[in-house]
Amino acid sequence: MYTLYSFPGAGGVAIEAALADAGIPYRSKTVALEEKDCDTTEFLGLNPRGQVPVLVLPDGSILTESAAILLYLAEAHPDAGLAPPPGSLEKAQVLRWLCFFAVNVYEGELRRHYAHRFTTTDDGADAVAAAAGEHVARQYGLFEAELSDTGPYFLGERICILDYYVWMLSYWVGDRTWLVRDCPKVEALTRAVRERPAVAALHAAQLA
Ligand SMILES: N[C@@H](CCC(=O)N[C@@H](CS)C(=O)NCC(=O)O)C(=O)O
Repeated sequence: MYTLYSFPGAGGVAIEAALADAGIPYRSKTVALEEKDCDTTEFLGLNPRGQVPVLVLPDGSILTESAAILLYLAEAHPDAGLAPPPGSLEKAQVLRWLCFFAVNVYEGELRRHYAHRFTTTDDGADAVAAAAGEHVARQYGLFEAELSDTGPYFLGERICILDYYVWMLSYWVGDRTWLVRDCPKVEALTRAVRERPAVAALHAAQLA
């Protein structure tokens, strides 16, 4: 069975949603990374970067990087329909936007959330966070322009790993007023994910 290490509201929730929705058995373990002075020695053995999510595979292999974990699950469980077939043009577009969100939006959110790590001056964090927030908002605008009018998901009626990723990330922006106003297709996508029976409880517990 898979073991997913994360903490509430962190990057593991997209993976947990994909696993739960696809009916793939897993157990989840909460890591107390955000608690001051917590002893993460055991966890650092799994991921020396000290970050979640981490997925431990049934044979004990360790996977880190949220986008890679989602891609792995889609390929390891082809019957679950978590992504289009390898080599298809649809898969290429899912890969493209998954990388786009991992590199631009997830990393932008990290700059916003951990702004003090991205400056060498005592008073630089607020400016880093503000610039990161603007950067993230611009990325959603680019994705909005790419979405079809049919929806609700990136591929239309069929959900895929990218949708879970965008749902999770979109709830990290904090005040979603601008997202609802400027990116209605992204908002509809994230609402469709949120309302799925297997996702609703995760949403309420970790992102609401
Ligand atoms: N590139 C990594 C980023 C993982 C990451 O930064 N996770 C955050 C939570 S969302 C974390 O573990 N933060 C704790 C820390 O950096 O101290 C991924 O996509 O999995």
